[in-house]
Amino acid sequence: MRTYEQELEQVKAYLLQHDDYLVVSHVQPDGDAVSSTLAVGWLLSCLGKKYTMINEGAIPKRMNSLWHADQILNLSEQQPGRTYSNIICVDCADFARVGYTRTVFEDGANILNIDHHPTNDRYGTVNLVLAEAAATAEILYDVLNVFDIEWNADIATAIYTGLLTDTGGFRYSNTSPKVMSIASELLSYGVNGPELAETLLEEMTLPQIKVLVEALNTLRLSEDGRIAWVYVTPDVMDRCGAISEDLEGIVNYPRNIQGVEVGILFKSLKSGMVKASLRSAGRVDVAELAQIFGGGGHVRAAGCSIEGKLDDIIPRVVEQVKLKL
Ligand SMILES: [Mn+2]
Repeated sequence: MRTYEQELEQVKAYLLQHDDYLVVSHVQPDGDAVSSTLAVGWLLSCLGKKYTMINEGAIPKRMNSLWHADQILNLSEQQPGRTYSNIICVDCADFARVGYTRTVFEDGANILNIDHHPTNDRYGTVNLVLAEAAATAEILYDVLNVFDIEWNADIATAIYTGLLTDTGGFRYSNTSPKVMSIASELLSYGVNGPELAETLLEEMTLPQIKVLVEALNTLRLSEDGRIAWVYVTPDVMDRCGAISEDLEGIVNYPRNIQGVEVGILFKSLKSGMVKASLRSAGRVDVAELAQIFGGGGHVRAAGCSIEGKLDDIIPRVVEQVKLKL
């Protein structure tokens, strides 16, 4: 197996060798997915390469002010009208996470897989996977430095966004000395830390508050008080005028209850699927749990989608959590 440094060199060679790239991240992109997409785009523009950035859906509005965020094509609204043979996937633990963007991949396309999920199955032609990294943006910081690029506030803000959001505001256990030292360097390039924290972590829309209230009203705990969960239905989403990104962070409420080891948010979708977001206080590896249901993620934060009715799926998932406790 190659070392991380050797993988970085391979990535450099890959990026220099090809042109006309497609940069994609996962469905329902979070801060790390968006900032990693933009960081790759920024690097490719520095290298004078042609590239297109696409996501299956819209990027969260709170990230609109990031460099070129408006240039990430929303595949559900706009088709590129062509296919691509050089793909760069960022923050995607497995190939399925790219969603429908795979419909614009050419058969047998080259794939560069840059990610930090421990469940990443190395689906790329070239892989740069570092599970110890707090965010894919942290890995991209290393990639950018392999190229000797000139840092500025735009690219620094993109990388900082990924670090900030994937560490929950530099609070989670993945907030390593390396994360803090990178963040410190990025601030010196002109990143506005407090403003980003305000827009990305603090600020809430009214629909977001309404759906939070509804979700908290569904709170249930296991008999021993170590598992807590809430759920949201399509009716509730409609009533609150909420969209998917408004659910971000809700899963932390059940998990934050004293004595709770695993918190879960169940979201039933109109499609008949139920999405479960799992958060662990540290004792249970929720990535392992999510994998039982075909999902994945990190030790303390993971997710999966299961087909079926909410009433059936909740006890099934809770039962699996109990087995792990
Ligand atoms: Mn990430």
